[in-house]
Amino acid sequence: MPHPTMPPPALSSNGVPIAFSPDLFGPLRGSAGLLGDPGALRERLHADGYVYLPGVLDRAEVLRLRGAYFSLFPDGYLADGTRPEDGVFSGSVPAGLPEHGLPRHPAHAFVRSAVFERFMADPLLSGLAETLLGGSVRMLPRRILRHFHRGSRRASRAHVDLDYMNAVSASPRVVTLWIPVGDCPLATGPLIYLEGSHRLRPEEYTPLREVTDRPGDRRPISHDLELTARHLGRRWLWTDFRAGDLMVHLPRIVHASLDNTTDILRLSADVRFIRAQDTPDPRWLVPWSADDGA
Ligand SMILES: O=C(O)CCC(=O)C(=O)O
Repeated sequence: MPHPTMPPPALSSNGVPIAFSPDLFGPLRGSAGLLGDPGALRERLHADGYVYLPGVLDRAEVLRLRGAYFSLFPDGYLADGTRPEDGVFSGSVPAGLPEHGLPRHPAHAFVRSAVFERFMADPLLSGLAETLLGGSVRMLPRRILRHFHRGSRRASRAHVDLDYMNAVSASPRVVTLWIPVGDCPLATGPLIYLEGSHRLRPEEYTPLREVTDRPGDRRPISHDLELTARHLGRRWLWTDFRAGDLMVHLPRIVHASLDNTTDILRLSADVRFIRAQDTPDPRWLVPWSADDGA
């Protein structure tokens, strides 16, 4: 299991600071040792709400995917003298680059590309979902590529996936696989998980929705991660992710991400599986676009 490195002095999410203190942060538990024991892995997923699987993907393949994506950017976005695979931000966004994930932005084409499709077709991903969901599975075509650079003050607010997949007929039997596409230590804004929060009743975090930077959207729980942790009396679990690591989580666990304060571009993909015979939320049956409203 990778050893968490020294934390950076200042953390924030969506520009709101959060102290790096032992009452607010704790380590994710690694579960790669359970891969040969499907029952134990399923038990761990339901006990913790997530399984963290360091080093289970081919690191070179993950870095190739990173390189393929960043090679689609116009000159000036990546730092001079660096390779696309390094994904190092120059500090400026070329004029005319559309907002992340909109049509004509590289992420929009990339999630529709053969290279992305091939990566997602890795039987390791579907096999793991089968193990965890206990039967044959279906990958939902809405797969999100998330990319944050320093200074954007943009990160994922505290939320649960079910609030984004809550069509009346949709099955809640879902697992999400979150894949860091490149090394993603704490200062680059990784995903963090609120300890044991998959067991909370929604009424317990509903009051937090009143403190929001998105008054028109009831789905995020909060953009203030310190307030969230203190209100719910739980720590945010974290690690320094490396390319090749894989997270799986349940749709009821509260999670969020931190701001990227480095020049290393934060890139990740998330993909969801349901049981093959279950009914999906129809909004997840088409490729992702940042303006799809889902
Ligand atoms: O990568 C992120 O910042 C958010 C990902 C997420 O919320 C998910 O995979 O469910």
